[in-house]
Amino acid sequence: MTHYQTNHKKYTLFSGIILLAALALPSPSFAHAKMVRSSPAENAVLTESPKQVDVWFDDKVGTEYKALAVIDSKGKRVDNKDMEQEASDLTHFYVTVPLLAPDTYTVRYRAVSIDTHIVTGKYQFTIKAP
Ligand SMILES: [Cu+2]
Repeated sequence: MTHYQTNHKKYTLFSGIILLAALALPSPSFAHAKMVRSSPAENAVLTESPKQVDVWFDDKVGTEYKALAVIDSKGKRVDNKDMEQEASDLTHFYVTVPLLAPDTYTVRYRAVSIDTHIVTGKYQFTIKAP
């Protein structure tokens, strides 16, 4: 009986070490996506309205729970609510906009990473009268 308990304790300690090792390992194949590029670019100053707003992530993102919105300086949503994810490039979201007046606009996005984490963020661009 004493012998059994000793073995059991050793087994428990070994399991604990394996668990700690697993938790400490990075998981490079399930990276957390982030936005890496946009059009208009972050903090861009334009003299005419873009026709659409595009964002790209550094990894493909899920096709569910995605969102992309353009909001003016008064907090009003101004995009055409027709956001799409490019079927042949799942890193790419885009939404069309009507002719936008000079103002500073905020682009907000939401996506689901391959690692199942939700990625949200925002950036701004400005349209100035030419
Ligand atoms: Cu993540």
